[in-house]
Amino acid sequence: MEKKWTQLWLAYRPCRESENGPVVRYTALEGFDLAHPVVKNAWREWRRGIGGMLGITPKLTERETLQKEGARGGLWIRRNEDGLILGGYRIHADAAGTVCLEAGEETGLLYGVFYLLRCVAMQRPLTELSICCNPDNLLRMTNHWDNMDGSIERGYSGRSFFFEKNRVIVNGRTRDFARLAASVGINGVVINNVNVKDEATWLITQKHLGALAKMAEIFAGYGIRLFLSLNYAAPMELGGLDSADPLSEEVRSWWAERFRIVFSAIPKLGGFLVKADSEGRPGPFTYGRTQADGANLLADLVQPYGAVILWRCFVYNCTQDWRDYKTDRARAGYDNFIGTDGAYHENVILQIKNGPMDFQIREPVSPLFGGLRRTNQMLEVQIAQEYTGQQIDLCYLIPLFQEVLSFQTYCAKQQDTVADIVSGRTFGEKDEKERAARPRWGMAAVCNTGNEENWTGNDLAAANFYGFGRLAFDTSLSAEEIAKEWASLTFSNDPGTRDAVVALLMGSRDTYEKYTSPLGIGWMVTPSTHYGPSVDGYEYSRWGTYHRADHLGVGVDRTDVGTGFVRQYHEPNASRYNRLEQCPQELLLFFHHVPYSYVLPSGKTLIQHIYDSHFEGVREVERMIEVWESLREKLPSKPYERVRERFARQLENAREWRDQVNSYFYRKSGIADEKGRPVYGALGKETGNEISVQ
Ligand code: GCV
Repeated sequence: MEKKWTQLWLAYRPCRESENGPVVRYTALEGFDLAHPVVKNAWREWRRGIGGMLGITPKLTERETLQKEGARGGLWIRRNEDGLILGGYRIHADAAGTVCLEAGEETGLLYGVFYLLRCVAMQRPLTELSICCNPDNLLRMTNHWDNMDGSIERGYSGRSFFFEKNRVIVNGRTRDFARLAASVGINGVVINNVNVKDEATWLITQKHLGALAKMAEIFAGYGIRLFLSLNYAAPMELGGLDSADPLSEEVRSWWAERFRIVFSAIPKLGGFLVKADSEGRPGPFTYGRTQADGANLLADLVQPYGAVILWRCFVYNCTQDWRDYKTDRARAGYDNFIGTDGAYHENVILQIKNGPMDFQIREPVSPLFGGLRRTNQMLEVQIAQEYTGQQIDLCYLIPLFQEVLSFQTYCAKQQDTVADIVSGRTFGEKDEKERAARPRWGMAAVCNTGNEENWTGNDLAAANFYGFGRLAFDTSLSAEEIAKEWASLTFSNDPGTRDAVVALLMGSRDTYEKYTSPLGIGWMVTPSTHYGPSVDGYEYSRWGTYHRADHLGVGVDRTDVGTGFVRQYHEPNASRYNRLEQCPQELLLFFHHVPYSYVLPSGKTLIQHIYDSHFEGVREVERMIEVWESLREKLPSKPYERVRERFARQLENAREWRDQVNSYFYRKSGIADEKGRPVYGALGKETGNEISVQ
């Protein structure tokens, strides 16, 4: 029995007809075949959306009769490649009120239809549109860390809807997921966890290929390519070989035969994502080979099938000794990959996490962006809120992603931001059409969905899924614009309600940052679960994630005289990060070990900043709850109650963070909060210098 689920922003709630009525009654289709699966789905979606929102059933007609039939125009969909790349579309209206949607191929048409549906839902008159949208990123992917037993690594919204009891699931939810993903421009989905173990190793065998082929067909109907994560040691675990050495002929033949089987069953498979030599996963380093040797072996063999290898750069030593002050996990990505820049074959794409550590609420941008100049690259972000509140705490991540995208790397005289690099504008083929012909650049998000009724556990976390897709397609969109769209489509067009939801989303990342770890130091989370505070939880562990606090100060010295990590950046970033006085305040403790008495650019001492921001963070959560409660009458009761329950847990979490972090630093430093608020010292609650044992 399939569980019921919501349609999120594709709910198509009834709305006023407005001026759009005449346009949506008749559609003419020119140069596209309605039998093509993507066109068929676009047409199906259009009818479903318009039917749901306006109670009208759009009809197909000929272009010549469009105006006559439609009285005041209609929708004219036509094929036109001029100025449009893969996925691009153009919409404009003529004086007679006919709205023209142009696309060079089917996915552009589909995205254009979703754009029009958004406009109808937001009551924007279609006849006023004049836009041309080509995607900034050619690959726009979600990565699902779903395991075949149905669990999800770092999943916070129930269980997998791709797998159950070691089998692949294909059902109505598969199609609805594809609709949701395509509606925001996602065109690639990796369905299984990058940690490929147990049954997942067998995904590339006959056992599962039939079901995967069905899934790939459904996805293809929405312009999405299916991808799989691969176990690098499959030649040993499946093939019984005694090595997975990328330079072994035997290993090469084994993979060649495996790929022949896989691609003959799923010709539409986009390729494979590989986590190698990372956190215990096997990889080429085991055999003294480079990451390029490992990636190229697979890439050459999937090349005849038009597929690619997405190779992750999350390679670091996870058995570090905390006593070792020279080894720096932040350096690892760059150190492990920079030497092989230019050695990767043309269908390898390196997938790089946004920061050098691991999806913390604040990190600098990975120096691999701007460091690698001759290698295809993708940006990996995480909308599964592993370290950012686990879909209990509200944390709208689009502002963070925008910061990353707009970061200037200084790797070139122009077009040197991360957005430029990952779109291929900086180092890819100069001609946009050529680049689009072989998509090798883009963005991926570790996804936050599961089989819960509302897909993302916290209803407000769906804004991250929506926002990631929209931003990956169009990196010039602002986080606020995206939030507005999402809130209108999901909840209401009423400006008061919509703006209140938008304000909650927009403030949430800063709030989360305030009550968790200070000024870019990161971590301080409960080991393993990664939810809630444990200031020293990772301090003496093997994971390389230290804050180095003592009685005088806190932070990691990554300067020239410290671990030297700053040198991985181009100038002037390297010097800016290197100098204490020039280092951006929000990253101070990432780059420097700073005394508690140090006066920050804000004019506060470090210790006072820690106290203030933590008290502020909790107050902000209290205010968020008030805002949410003021919306009770305006919102449907189920999501309202679900979110309210999560806000209550967030407040508890925020208080715990505040009190543990503040008390920890009070105990280390012996410096009292100058505002005399409750901080917990050795003997109990301490207010200023007076000790009052509770
Ligand atoms: C899938 C972090 C997470 C792991 C994850 C890993 C990765 O370490 O905690 O759950 O593994 O990142 O990105 O590979």
